Amino acid sequence: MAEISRRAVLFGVGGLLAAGSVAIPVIRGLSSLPDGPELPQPQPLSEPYELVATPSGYSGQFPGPLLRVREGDRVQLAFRNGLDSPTSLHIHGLPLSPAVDAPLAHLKPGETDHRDFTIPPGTAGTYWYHPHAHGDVERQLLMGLAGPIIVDDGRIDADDRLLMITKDLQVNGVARPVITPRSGRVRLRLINATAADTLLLGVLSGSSRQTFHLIATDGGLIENPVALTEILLTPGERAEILVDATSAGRLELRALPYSVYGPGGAQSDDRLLASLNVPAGLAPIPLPGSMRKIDTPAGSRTRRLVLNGHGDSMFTINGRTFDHNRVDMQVASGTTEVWELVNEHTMDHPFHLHSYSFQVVDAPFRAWRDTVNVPPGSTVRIVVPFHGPPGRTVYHCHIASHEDLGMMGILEVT
Ligand SMILES: [Cu+2]
Repeated sequence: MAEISRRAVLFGVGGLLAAGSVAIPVIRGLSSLPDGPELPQPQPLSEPYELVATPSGYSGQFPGPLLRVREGDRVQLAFRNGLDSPTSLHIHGLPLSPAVDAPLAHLKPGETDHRDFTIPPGTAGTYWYHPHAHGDVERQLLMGLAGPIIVDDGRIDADDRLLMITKDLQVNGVARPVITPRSGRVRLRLINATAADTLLLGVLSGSSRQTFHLIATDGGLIENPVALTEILLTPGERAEILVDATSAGRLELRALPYSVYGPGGAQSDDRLLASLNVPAGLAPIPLPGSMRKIDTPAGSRTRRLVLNGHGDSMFTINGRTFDHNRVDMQVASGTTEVWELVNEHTMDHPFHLHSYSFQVVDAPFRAWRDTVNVPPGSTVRIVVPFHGPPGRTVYHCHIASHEDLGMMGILEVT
């Protein structure tokens, strides 16, 4: 059990559980704040696809418009920089060619670029887009530049809701929204689009934690639903959970107290993110069975990446801060590697790799991911198949200020 728990914590999930619910006391915030409006859904983006970065969000919307597509769809997207400073558009999580993702291609004010890509097979899931202008990412995220992407699977029978969590823990741009379920099972597509908030999420009825089922991580569906009572979602990460809505009453999605400084460190407050106002009489919907098969490739070479920091002004990988003109790592296309992510610093660093999805070695279940938390003093091993197109891209900490202050490197797949 101790082994399972340790692995579960490293993988970013806790409370692996078979069924039922457990009563765990909840420390309430200082005041009970009122509920917000019914959960709004972002405006869908329609063809021809155009996005403009503006000081009030992408195309003036916060969160940005929803790009909803299917595997195999061709996406032609015009992106214009309507800011008065450089920006770039990162398509977070989709395994696209480095040339298409282009995180380092900064557009000057007024410039437009054109993306043309096909949604890869096996990627049905939840993604997002956001700026990647090195040194200015935190400021631009906090301006409200972030938007959702859904690659539909059409396979899960549930009331499908997108919850994009942004600055001040707003959900889809509002504080503490209410969801009124329309069927007996609700699918929450959770995106942590905050600049720096690591969220330990739970679903509560009163003070009782409810069991929910994880069905997808960053890279889409997992093999089978996994019963959990909490899940850690670092900046950048996504998780999709199924919540049972067959008992009338109030359920709360809460960010539970969590320390980014390891066990015993200062904890965040318990905060309400959204509530579910479950009406009586919704018919039960069975859980999905096997959702897909995920194979784990074997790595042929191991590398070590040491995450560290000095005060709150400098963050490093292997002792160096980011240099736009330096290639830190070269990998041969077609190979699979194991990366040892070693955190020698005093706080969590969520590690993110562009363009190439990975799996966490020794995780309690198989899942494709693009972001993984590395707790202080720990080592997390990931296995990365570099089977996509070659090119030059980046890996970095997804706490925006850490990335801005140097915790990023350049990877060249040749
Ligand atoms: Cu960091």
